[in-house]
Amino acid sequence: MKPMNRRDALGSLGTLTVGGWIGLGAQESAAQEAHGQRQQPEPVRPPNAYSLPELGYAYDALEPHIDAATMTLHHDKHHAAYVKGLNAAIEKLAASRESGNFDAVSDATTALAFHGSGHILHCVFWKNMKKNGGGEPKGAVAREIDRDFGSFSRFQQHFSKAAGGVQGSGWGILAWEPLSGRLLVFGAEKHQNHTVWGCVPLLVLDVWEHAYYLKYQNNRGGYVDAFWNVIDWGHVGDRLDLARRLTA
Ligand code: MN3
Repeated sequence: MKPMNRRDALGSLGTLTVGGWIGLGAQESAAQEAHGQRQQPEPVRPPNAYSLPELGYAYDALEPHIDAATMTLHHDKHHAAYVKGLNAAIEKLAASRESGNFDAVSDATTALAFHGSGHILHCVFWKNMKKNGGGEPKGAVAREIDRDFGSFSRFQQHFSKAAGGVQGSGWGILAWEPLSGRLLVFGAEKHQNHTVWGCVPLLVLDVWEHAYYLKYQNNRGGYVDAFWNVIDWGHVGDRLDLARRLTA
């Protein structure tokens, strides 16, 4: 694995909101300027900078818990649409600045939050799962869960209830809250609502109907229960470690 710089790490980490990610970048720039380290402005970033990542495993790797047909549609069509929407929003905002006509800014800003948050959460979601996953976490994740939720069993019930209870489309999210250094569970609506700024998602579960309806139909609870069999706790641990170091 190639070494990761701070910007790469933040990008892969994905704070809970797009705004939070941008905020960290701005702080970094301000700190550099304050120390006289910023020699020249960075080149303008191309607007179509986001791309669909590889799934990292076969579409049927998570069978029988999550079926291959769902994974194929979910990754190749749904996630791809968020990437396209995110790039389009950024292009519209860039075009507004270029032309001086800012009529599209309001809609494009809404689209930026929706598609940007959708893209980031799906990137985390794919990596949170693996073939023959499941079980219980070890090491720092286990310790932090015990400290903030009482036990793994209580956390599991709490997370399942939050994910299962999302009204409409959304996500169950276990996140690191850097201000107090604790774990929090959210039930995000759509991709970007009902969250706390600056939190870093560690473990996320997509509960949009497109994530489970082919196999589970209206049984969201059955899908949430099955998720515990495919979690890659090693990846969750890597994210916790990175989040603590980058937000210390
Ligand atoms: Mn989805």
